[in-house]
Formats: sequence, C-alpha cells, structure tokens
Amino acid sequence: MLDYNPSLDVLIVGSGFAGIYQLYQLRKLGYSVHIFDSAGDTGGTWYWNCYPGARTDSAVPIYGFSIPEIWEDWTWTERFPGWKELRRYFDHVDKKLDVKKDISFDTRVVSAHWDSNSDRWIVTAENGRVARPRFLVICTGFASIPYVPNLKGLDSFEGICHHTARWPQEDVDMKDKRVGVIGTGATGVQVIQEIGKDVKHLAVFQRTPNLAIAMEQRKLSAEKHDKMKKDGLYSAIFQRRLQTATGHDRELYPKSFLDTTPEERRLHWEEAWAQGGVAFLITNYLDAGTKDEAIAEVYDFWRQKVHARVTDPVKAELLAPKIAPHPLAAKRASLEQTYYEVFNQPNVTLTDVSKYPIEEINPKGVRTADGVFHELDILVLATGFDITAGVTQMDIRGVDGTSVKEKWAEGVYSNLGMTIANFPNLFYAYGPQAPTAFSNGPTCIEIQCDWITKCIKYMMDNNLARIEPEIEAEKYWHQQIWETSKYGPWMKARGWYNNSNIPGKPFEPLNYAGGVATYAAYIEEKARKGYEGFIFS
Ligand code: N01
Repeated sequence: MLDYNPSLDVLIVGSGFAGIYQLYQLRKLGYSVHIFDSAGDTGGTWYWNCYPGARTDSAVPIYGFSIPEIWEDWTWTERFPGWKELRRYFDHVDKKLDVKKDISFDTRVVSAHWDSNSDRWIVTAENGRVARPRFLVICTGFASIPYVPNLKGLDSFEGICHHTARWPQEDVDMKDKRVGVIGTGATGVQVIQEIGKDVKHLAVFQRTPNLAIAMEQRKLSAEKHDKMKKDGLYSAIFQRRLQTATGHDRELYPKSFLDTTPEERRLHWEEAWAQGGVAFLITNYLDAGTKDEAIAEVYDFWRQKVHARVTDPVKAELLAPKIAPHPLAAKRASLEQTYYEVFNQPNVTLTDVSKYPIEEINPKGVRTADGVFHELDILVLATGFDITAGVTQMDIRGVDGTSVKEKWAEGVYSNLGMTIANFPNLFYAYGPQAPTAFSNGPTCIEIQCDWITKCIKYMMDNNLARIEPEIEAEKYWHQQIWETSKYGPWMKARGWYNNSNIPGKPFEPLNYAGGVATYAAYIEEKARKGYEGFIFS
C-alpha cells in the first residue's frame, strides 16, 4: 500500500477542466493538493472522448479557462475546436500552470471512506495508492461513465467494438470498413459526419432523431483574437459569462412567442440559425419550449432545414419526421456540420430501431427486426453516459458507513449540487443538481470550484475540522431542482437530462434550471451568511 503524503490537505479526483482549475486555485492559497486521475494524461472528457469527430459544442474562447496566464498566449484555430486541439490546449495549460507535477495518472480511485477519528478521507486507488486528505473534491463531471445498453449478443461480436468515451488513444482505422453506429446523440452525430466520407459502408441505428442545429464552424483569425485580447474583449467575455443564464456571453431572448408575428419569427430564427451553435436556442423566444404552438412552429422551421438537405424522402422523414419526437430544447443541442448530407451517400443506411429494434448482435454483425442483417467490421457505441455514476462510480462512504450510491438509489440528494449530507468535507463539481449541462461547462466549473476554494479557506482560517450540509438544506435544494424544472421541455423526452436514458434509474431532473447567474448569486449568499444550511464541527 503506497501512502501519499499523510498530511495532504486536498485530494481531487480528475484532471479535466474542473480538476485543474480546482488544483490551481487551492495551490495558490498554499495548501497541499494532489490529483488522482484514471486517465493517462490531463483533459478529462478530452482525454477519453478521442473518437473521430469529437469537438466542443460551445464556441471558444467562451469554452475555456478564464485564467489570463492561460489565454494571453494561447491561440485557438477553430470556433468549435476538435479534441486534438483541446489536448494541445491542456498541454499549454500545464506549461503555464505546472499542474502535472501534482497529478498521479493511471490512478483510478475505487473508494473513499470517511474516518471520524482523524477527520480525514481514506481514498484508495485501484493501483493500491492511498491518500488521506482532509478534503476530497470530486471533479469527474457528468460524462465520466459510459452507458452500454444491454444488447443481446453484444459480447459475441468478433469485429472491433468500442464505446465512444473509451475510444483507443491510438485510434481505429475505419477506411474502407463496414461500420455500424448505435446512437444518434451529440456523439453519434459527430462520429457519423466524420467517418461517413471514409468508410465502405455505414449503418446508422437511430432510435430517436436528433434535432441537430447548424454548427457554422469557421477558422479563427489569430490577429483578430490578439486584438480582442489587447482591447479587453477576452476579459469582458469571461466576466460576462458569469452574468447570464447559460454561462455563455449572451442573455436569453426576453420576448414571448405570443407577442410576435409569423414574419418576425421567421426572420428572427433565420438570423439566429445563420449564427450557428447554441445561439439558435439561447435567442429563441422564452416560451418556445413550453407553448405547444411555439414548439410546433419552431420544429417545423427546423424540419424544413433538414428536408432541404436530404435527397431521399424516406431518410428525410426518418431524420426529421412530421410529428416532432420531442420539443426542440428537450435535449441538449447537438451541433452538426455535414451530418444530413452523409445520408445522401449511397453507402449509408439508416435503420429506425424504435420501429425495428436490434434483435441480436452476433459475431459478424447486427440483426434488426426488419429482417435485415448488417454485416460489420466495426461497431461504434455512441450510447451516452450514466450521469450520476460520475460520483457513484467510487465507493464513497460517509459518517454512518452508507455510500453515496445507496443514498442516491431513489434520487439524488445534495446541497447546492456540490455537497452531500453525511459526507463531511466532500465536494463535487460539474455533477448532478447544478447548472452543469444547462451551461457552458467551464463557466459552471469555475463558479463551483471558486466556491469550494473559498469554503475550504474559510475552514482553514477558522480551524474548522468538518463541514456537511443539513438534511433540511438538502431537501430544500431537491425541491428547487424539481421546481425550476417543472415546466422544462427536458422533462418531456427520454434522455440524460432526466436520468431516463438508463433503464431502471429514477426519473428526475439532474440539472439546476434556474440559470448560472442565479445559481452563482445563491451559493454566494449562502457563503456570505456564514455557510447557511451547513453544519461545522
Ligand atoms: O449521449 P446521448 P451522447 N438502442 O445520451 C441511443 C456531451 N458530450 O454521448 O435518444 C438504441 O445524448 C440514444 O437513443 P434515444 C454532450 O453535451 C460532450 O451523444 O435514447 N439506441 C441516443 O441516440 C452530449 O449532449 C462531448 O432514443 C440507444 C444515444 O444512444 C452529452 O455528452 C463529447 C440505446 C445516446 O445519446 C451526451 O451525448 C461527447 C439502445 N438500447 C458528449 N440506448 C464533448 O464535448 C441509447 N441509445 C467532448
């Protein structure tokens, strides 16, 4: 057993955006901090999601660290950078902040048990390493544990088969191969549009059409961005991120659908669509996801865009059916570049597995209920993530020996989407019950990690050994999560926004829907009031 620094102040799990930001902020205050990460390098989601076509769905520089030392001499080349550029970015971050010296890679945390005698966590990794920090900060995010559906015969497939979030670092040669892709979420869309041009045959298995939005990718001018930095625009953008509902640089459109004419709406949507990215959703009418007539009209606008690009009317109808599968904003927007054109290629088939389910997978391929056998060399599982498992993947046991997994079996309970009653000195960032998936990731992460830093400093300064939330505060936060999601369109679709992507999981909203700025103000107020809703001992 390899014990790591018995007087460690803070152990962080994960070295993606959250872990690195947390490390940097705590280290600046002089605390001893270390990261355990199961990955072989930094990057978190960008380490694991190295599948073909993986790229951001928030535009840069909004998607990035706000730390000036990092952005001052970093130049993004694309508006929505791909995973390779993100990897280079994380290397740059290491050069600037010297983070790797405090990270143990290939170190998967399997358990964390609270020790009341020492008021420390005993954290054990698969490779035998142990740490006993005063504070444990889980920065594994929401997309840490891949979900693989229980498909009959999947294990018998003799070709190459990978979940996209466990894609081999050395990549897979798809050229001239027969490839099947199960899942058409954001990941499936990215894979399909990337590999469609190279493979011999592509069989797409779609259960729910993706209401994907135009990305409008473009190259960025280094000169223009240098000038933006000099003129203070980068600073303004990072500050502005904190003031909006989604953690981007613009506020939700204040108008109601009902107060507009069809012509005004058409022109407004065309303009928003042309901008690409989440602008189309952010600047949509406030009630566009809740009023039936608004849902229908904006869906029709979107559907026409798709039908104009797909030549085969049968495929067009499968991709964008007359009856909307769910409101446009019910799932996180997927951004596409050439997704729909891929289906015009003669080597691409599209099977509606909601109508013709996958009956079995055998050593040679996939059989669907329409009687078709899809012979395959490679099978790609773009089937998403078990969101709450980001935290519950580790056997975390608190004061009374109960685990987080047991506690969350019937639903998530946390205070402020960062702390859990019965688990002292435990924090998590970018997980359930925070603005997480309803926000630009780095914005949410920085807000939460700043709060955690401040809380730890408060305890250190005041010689406080333990903090944990009151049960009543947790109950209140749970109510807030439901209350803010009550009318949310995301409650109307199967998906990871409400935990229903995984059979058997409790149906519940997993994000705080009150907006990033409101969340930031609320948690700040709790801190200002001496951490109202928390017990210190
Ligand atoms: O996962 P998803 P994702 N049979 O859960 C289908 C973020 N992200 O990885 O819709 C057949 O959205 C399922 O079908 P249905 C990004 O924010 C970020 O695509 O449930 N199909 C769906 O089509 C994104 O929004 C990055 O009917 C089955 C798909 O699998 C989020 O993560 C990279 C099935 C799953 O879609 C998740 O997107 C990747 C079955 N039994 C993701 N089970 C980066 O930024 C599931 N499906 C790097």
